[in-house]
Amino acid sequence: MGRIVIWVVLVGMFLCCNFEVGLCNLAVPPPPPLMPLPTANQLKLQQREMVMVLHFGMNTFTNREWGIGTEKPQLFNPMGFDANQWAKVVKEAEFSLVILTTKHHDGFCLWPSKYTNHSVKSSPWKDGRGDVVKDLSVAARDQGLDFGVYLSPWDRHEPLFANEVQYSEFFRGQLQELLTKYGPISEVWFDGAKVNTKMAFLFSQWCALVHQLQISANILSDEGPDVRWVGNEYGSAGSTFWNTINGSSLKIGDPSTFGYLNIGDPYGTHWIPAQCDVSIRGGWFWHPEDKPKRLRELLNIYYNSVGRSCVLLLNVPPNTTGLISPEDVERLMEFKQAINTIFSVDLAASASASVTASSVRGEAFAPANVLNNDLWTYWAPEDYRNSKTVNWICLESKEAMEFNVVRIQEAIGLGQRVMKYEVYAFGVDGKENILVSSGTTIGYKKLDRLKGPVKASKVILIIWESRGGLPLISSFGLHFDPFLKGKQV
Ligand code: FUL
Repeated sequence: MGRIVIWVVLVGMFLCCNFEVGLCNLAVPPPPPLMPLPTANQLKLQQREMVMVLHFGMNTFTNREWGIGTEKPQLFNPMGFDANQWAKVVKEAEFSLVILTTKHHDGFCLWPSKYTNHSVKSSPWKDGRGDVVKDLSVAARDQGLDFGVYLSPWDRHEPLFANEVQYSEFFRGQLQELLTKYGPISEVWFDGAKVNTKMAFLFSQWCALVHQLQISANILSDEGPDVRWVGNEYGSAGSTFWNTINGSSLKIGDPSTFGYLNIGDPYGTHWIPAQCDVSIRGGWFWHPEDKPKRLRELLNIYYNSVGRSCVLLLNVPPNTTGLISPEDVERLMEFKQAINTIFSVDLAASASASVTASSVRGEAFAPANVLNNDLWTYWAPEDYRNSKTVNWICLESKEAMEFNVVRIQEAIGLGQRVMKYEVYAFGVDGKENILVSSGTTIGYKKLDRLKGPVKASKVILIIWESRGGLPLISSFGLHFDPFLKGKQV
């Protein structure tokens, strides 16, 4: 009898232990977030990857980039205006958000504002009864697109502009019209450009109004608060790029911050991702002699913006007829097809590569999570032990994978962490391993172009340094870009 009791106790203890171990495994909690973190609106914008802006207005008809404010409204007459054509082009190019320049520096409003006569209502277009903002907002929604507005604080027409308080109130009135008459607004862009004026604006009031009236809107400007301008107008983020930055050091229109905006700050107090604005043509507005950029240039811009954890803000200027020109449409379609060709196939995932790692935090954080496209499933190593701990993750397939682009993504919903990494390929030309790419930051998405294609069946990402010592990798993929030059490595 005594023996039976002992056996029952022993078996019970064994089961309990296993049960407990099982529970322990299941109960490994997710790693703690590393502040600051993105908001839901910021994450949504980041995942769009590309946003289109349309520069259209008085400058389209005067063949200028910056109007001076004295232009006659009679000049504005886009006889073949068709907002549906614009929205269809945006949709076919696979952008999900379109922004319109509702008022540029010349002060001419594309909607019939009650606060000025310098608008479409004084133009011959539709006998003064037209409203470009309304037409595009409706057309965009018909295509399932989100809509945003660019509104220039610098207004060279408005006489109140000299008066800081009165102009800020005037501007707030115009902003309120845009925020209340045209349905949901996903982004508001306050351009920081202004010349020969030291006038400050009541900027925080405007931002409060946007957030009160449009809960899903991100505000883009040189000082955020939700999205920052990237510090240049050629669509390129720093090769080191932090979504984190000290928001309180930023000031709209202050050139001393442009370098800082471009790179950010690993110890920044605010999460303010960047949008990289650039035009598909030489100018922001349409000019008869201007041509769209070549596909190679656009792809280079894509790698330097989306591929550096930012959002590409691509401008396409409608012409004097009021349409997006056929050559721009053609280039946009080529651009879309090229991106799909390069990124719709992840060679590691399609080879069903096995994924191993230096350590694993628990079942929910398995290395294989890097093969799916979900930002919220990721590989997490064991908790930080000491500064000598090196984290790595390795893709290995039966067949060699031929690639010339490496894609790495962090689980940025829990913060941006990686500060230094290297990628090695094994077995290339009989060599044990070769360094194929290296870098500092990763963020939402890092795309590294290789010197030439590489054929390897084993590729390893080594993370040498990360904030908090605990990198969280959401995706690790290999791609082939047929548009890249370069010989086999
Ligand atoms: C700049 C403006 O001065 C340009 O005209 C253009 O609108 C560009 C996007 O922003 O600051």
